[in-house]
Amino acid sequence: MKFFRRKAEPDVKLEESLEKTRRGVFSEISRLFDRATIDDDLYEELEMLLIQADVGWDVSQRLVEELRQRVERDRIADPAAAREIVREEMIQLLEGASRNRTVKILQRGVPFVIMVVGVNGVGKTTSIAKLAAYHQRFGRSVMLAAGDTFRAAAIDQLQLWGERVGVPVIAHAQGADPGAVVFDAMQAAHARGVDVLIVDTAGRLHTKHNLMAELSKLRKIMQKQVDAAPQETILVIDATTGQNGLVQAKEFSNAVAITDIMIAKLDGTAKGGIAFAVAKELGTPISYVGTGEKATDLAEFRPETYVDSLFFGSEEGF
Ligand SMILES: Nc1nc2c(ncn2[C@@H]2O[C@H](COP(=O)(O)OP(=O)(O)OP(=O)(O)O)[C@@H](O)[C@H]2O)c(=O)[nH]1
Ligand SMILES: [Mg+2]
Repeated sequence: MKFFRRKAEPDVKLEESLEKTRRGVFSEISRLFDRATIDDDLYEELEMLLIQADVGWDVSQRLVEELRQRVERDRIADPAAAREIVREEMIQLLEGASRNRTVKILQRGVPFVIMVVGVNGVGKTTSIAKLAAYHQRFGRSVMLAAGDTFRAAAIDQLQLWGERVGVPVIAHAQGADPGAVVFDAMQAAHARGVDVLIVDTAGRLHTKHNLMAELSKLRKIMQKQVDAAPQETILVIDATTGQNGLVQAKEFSNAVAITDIMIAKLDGTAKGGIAFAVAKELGTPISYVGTGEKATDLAEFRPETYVDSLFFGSEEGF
């Protein structure tokens, strides 16, 4: 069976979650082009707004520079056409990162293992519940592993989510060896013929060498049972932490082989440009976005839909 990404939620959901973002800096960006002519002020204001929107300094400069070049080259005078160019450039930038996406195959009888990593409090555990619900919608059986044994509350939280979405959770006591939890979960997943096993991990600071060592140990334990595991390693990034979160994510991705990115809490930011900075800086495909606190609040990430939601929202349709 092919493991491909299908639209799980109507776009309306992503659009609604981006309401705050759209009312924020992006509406200002869009309005910038409601002027009569393209002048230097436009470029300057655009760059400033992009930086404010968390797009990041490098990416903002690049977008503005490309706009300037195309306007000159194609002798564009209409600001609305310039806005269309910015839209295109943004989509292209996001699609550049998506090109690194690998096709994933779900094999019968072999658990598809997803390891979820990220800094403290970014939304890992909640995202796991969302991913469980997401895979269930494709008719896949799901199991969770409480690999964050650092805090008792973390185990309880995962168990609660397991009950809510109706999937079994393999957990040991607080302070137990996460490696033992993962070992048991791999065995249980095999024994019960589970399709997708999602492993929660501790979010203690990325700077801690021991966390990285722990994550690589978990990988080895998984690989003893399934060669290709973890078939997906998702780095969760908190959209509300802006450039700061990006720095942490970068350090994380230097230490662990990340296959996919999930941007959580996208509903909680008036900026939203973080996706562009992430795509450019990490070069890892953004696969999912978190759009709220419920298990159903997940959307697949699609560059064009994302950019259009930022700029236009529902009145323009999709
Ligand atoms: N609004 C909103 N809140 C979210 C989203 N994802 C997670 N949260 C909230 O963010 C907070 C932290 O989420 P957790 O899932 O516990 O984060 P974590 O990374 O597992 O945290 P640690 O285990 O402490 O490292 C919780 O209050 C969640 O409800 C989202 O997409 N939108
Ligand atoms: Mg957690």
